[in-house]
Amino acid sequence: MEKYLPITDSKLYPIHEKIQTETRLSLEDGITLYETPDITGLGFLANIVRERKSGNLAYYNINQHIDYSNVCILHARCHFCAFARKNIETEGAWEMSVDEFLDKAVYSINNGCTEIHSVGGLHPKLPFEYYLEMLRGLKKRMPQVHLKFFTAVEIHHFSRIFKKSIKEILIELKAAGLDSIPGGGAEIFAEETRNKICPGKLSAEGWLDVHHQAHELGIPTNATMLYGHLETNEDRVDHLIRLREQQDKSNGFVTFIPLAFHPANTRMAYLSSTSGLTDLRNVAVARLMLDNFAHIKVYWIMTGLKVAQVALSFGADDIDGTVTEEKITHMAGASTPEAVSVEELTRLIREAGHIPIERDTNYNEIIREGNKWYRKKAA
Ligand code: V47
Repeated sequence: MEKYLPITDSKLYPIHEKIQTETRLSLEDGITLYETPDITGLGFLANIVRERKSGNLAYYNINQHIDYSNVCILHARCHFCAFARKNIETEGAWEMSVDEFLDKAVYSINNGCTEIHSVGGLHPKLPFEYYLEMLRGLKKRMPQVHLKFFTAVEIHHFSRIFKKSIKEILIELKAAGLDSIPGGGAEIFAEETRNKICPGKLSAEGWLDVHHQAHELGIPTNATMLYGHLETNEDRVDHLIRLREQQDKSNGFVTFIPLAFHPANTRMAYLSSTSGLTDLRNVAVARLMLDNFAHIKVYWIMTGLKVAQVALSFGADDIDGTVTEEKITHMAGASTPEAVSVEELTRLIREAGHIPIERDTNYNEIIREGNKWYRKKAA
């Protein structure tokens, strides 16, 4: 019996051919994927690549986000941000002491968390020692836990205010315990749109350079793209291709995470939230364009758990983690919970037809025995 091909848009046939022969997709292919009305055909294509890379496994992790401060010198510049505050006197501003930060992290680590994800605004006054102490303090108390700290934009800021090169900053952070860098701050690389949504912020070239230098020093990093604001489909494909080119050069990106813009309490509050189909499309196109990325993560905090579950059949092989205490999206009106249980994540993954695997930040499987856990090295 001949097999039915679930594609209705004939423009997707040549792309299907390329995927079968593992041929790299072009900018034009990317635009076709963003424009096709055939969303199930798009999902079918993305799922081919997802299965080729991850089989029927879907990953999650037990992590905690701790945003040490939201004071930010760019508070008036990033039009998409509801998180930043001008200074500590401004309503809604906070600044944790190192001890407060360590207490919070240690509490979650004692409850089984394997990764601390910590970012903040571009603080004008905190000394470099503050950031080093956060890392050192945690590594000393909990050496097993992975520390994913500071976006490329923060690292560039440290370089500027502490008058050290990016390389020197990275070397010192690594020596203090930094294990990897999260993907934030990428926003959208296309200059014209970037200048509209975050004028004066670190450029695309600057963001990519920090990641390049981190990769050269053996520090793995993640990559993101903020979509659902003023960007065009061309901007989105351009962003993905620039990440793909960077990965060809330095091969240190671990995962890609598309981030759905949340407009509430921002200067772009006049825009609508993204739809479920836009979220799925961004996951699927990323899976297809980023042929040199091993993983695509759907960040349920931004898409909601329901869309995240469906995204596991649209190219994503990772649903992120328990998260706990997310602030950036919730201050911009996210209606998702601030944390989710492992039982709920694994139930959603199983129901989607995949095998849930608890992972660490670098996709090593986590094995738990009572209160203890260890890493099984990735094959
Ligand atoms: O850089 C800010 C984005 C990012 C809004 O690396 C917003 O594992 C939506 O990068 N609506 C921070 N997005 C989050 C981030 C991240 C999240 C999860 C995992 C990882 C990882 C990284 O959030 C910012 C910015 O691009 N953002 N404001 C908003 N209103």
